[in-house]
Amino acid sequence: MSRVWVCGGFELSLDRPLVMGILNVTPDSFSDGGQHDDPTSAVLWGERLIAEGAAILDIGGESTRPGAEPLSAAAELARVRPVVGRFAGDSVPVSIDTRHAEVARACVDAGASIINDVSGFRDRAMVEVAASSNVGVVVMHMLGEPGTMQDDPRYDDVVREVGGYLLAQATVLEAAGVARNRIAIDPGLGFGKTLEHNLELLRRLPEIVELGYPVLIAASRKRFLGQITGVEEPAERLGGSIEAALWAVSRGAAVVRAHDVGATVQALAVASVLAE
Ligand code: HH2
Repeated sequence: MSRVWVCGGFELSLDRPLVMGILNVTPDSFSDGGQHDDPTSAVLWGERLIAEGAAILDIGGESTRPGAEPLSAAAELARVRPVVGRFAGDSVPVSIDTRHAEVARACVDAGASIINDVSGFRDRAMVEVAASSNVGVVVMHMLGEPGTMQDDPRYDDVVREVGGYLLAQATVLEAAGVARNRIAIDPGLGFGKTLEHNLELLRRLPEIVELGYPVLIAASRKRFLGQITGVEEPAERLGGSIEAALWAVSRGAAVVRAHDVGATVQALAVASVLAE
């Protein structure tokens, strides 16, 4: 039986892996800050990501890189709302990448079909925004807060603890009325995790997949790829990003979040034919 991820008016088939294209409307994101921080260049970039095969457009207005300055909800909304409005009603669902319930609410009203909350729906107000709409949700695990999350993160068993948290948060959402087929989970690579924690999560990804929700993996350009390869410049971490995406999909990930959409789509197409 085919599985789907229900996101507002979209029913995304999970028979093939989906690429979520990253559109950061920020001046300070770790890998592409400042490249698309005015609405005109953000829209051009989003159009390009769709043309390259993005199945979802993930629009974010606040950088969550370690040590980033928090942003007010009003300032975040001013950045993202025009871009969300432009792509709402296009051929692919718009995902709003935010930790703020107010921003999520306004973007859902402007036509977003997915709420991608890196704080994992800890805020009751965010759960209520999800429950009072029909959008899809991404529940991500983050240890602590962006400002301090990389200060000596510790786990006894990172995979069990992250998996347990994701299951608990998915249960909270379901209890509030969010249908199970609207929920995807994400172990949150780099969010309160050392290199070893990230590797353990990727190596034991099937344990997260077994929880029964579609799994999203976002390794693209992340620092741990630089730690492995010695490549300092995030935009030059394409090879590592592609391998992490292929690895994740071959171990059951349903969605990969990527900056380099065309190259990721191409790699997944070849992997899929080889696996036939
Ligand atoms: N990582 C980032 C942002 N959003 N969403 C999910 N679901 N999972 C992730 O791992 C994730 C995410 C950070 O990456 P990026 O958007 O490239 O950078 P920044 O936070 O600096 O804008």
